[in-house]
Amino acid sequence: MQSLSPAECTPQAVVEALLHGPGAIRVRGLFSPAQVSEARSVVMAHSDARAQTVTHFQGQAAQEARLHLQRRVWNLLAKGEVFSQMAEQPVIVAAMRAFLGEDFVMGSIAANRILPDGPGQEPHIDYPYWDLHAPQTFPVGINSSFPLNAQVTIPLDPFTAQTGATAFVPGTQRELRYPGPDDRFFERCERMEADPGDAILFFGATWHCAMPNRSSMDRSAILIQYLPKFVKPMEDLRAMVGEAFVKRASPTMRQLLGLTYPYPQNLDDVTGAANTEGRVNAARY
Ligand SMILES: O=C(O)CCC(=O)C(=O)O
Repeated sequence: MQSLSPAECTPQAVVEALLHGPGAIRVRGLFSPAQVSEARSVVMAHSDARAQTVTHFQGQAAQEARLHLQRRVWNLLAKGEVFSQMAEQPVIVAAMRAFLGEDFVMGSIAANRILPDGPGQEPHIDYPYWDLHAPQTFPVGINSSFPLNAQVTIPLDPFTAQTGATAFVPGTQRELRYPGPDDRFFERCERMEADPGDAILFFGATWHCAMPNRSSMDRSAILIQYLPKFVKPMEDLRAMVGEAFVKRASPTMRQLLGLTYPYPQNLDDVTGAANTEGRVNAARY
């Protein structure tokens, strides 16, 4: 996987890697040791206290009663300022503007912790493509010539083959389909090896999955999902963060929460309404 310093990580380099290249790129040292340590202590505290929250692509672990060896922490924006800093990191925001359009939003920010001996996931692709194993539920002709998703993984522990660094098959984002048993995923995959505080940016249409943790240490990461303005977000972030958070949110955070894109709305209920869209004289409500 290509690895860049923050200064080298231009929006063009990210677009090229995610759309036309392997589908993933690593940015080294984007977050400080203090930010990693703060994020990690929040994640550990919340996941020690609560072993079972909603998770994904862990059907086999559920069958084997091993779900408690992987833990998700949701609603991170409400759990510490450091998670807003991660979501709004300028190198990431600039890349997302180029990749998903200037009005892009955030669909989810959560942690994935895999405990020692914890399970990996089923190879998959990410929201909103994550149920593309039922292709009849998607528009005819859907393809990945333009993206409906971008993911950022921020490791809080070393991501190595031993600890369960995310596996991915380079170039598969161009196929846009859900991987199946005949795709030999585990024979073909590479790993997203990285250090705490790095950021791995990838197009979630690239086949990937968390891998089993075969080490004696925890393996946690922050997973951020970004979407174009018109895709319905996966987490109801606006409702989850609450009024006080929204009141003090920066302009970038307001955009990430979807507050600057006014749809859907009750168009029958806008008082004093006039022309709201079009090139000429449009005033949105
Ligand atoms: O934690 C990881 O390595 C990847 C998680 C992932 O792909 C997911 O939950 O969709």
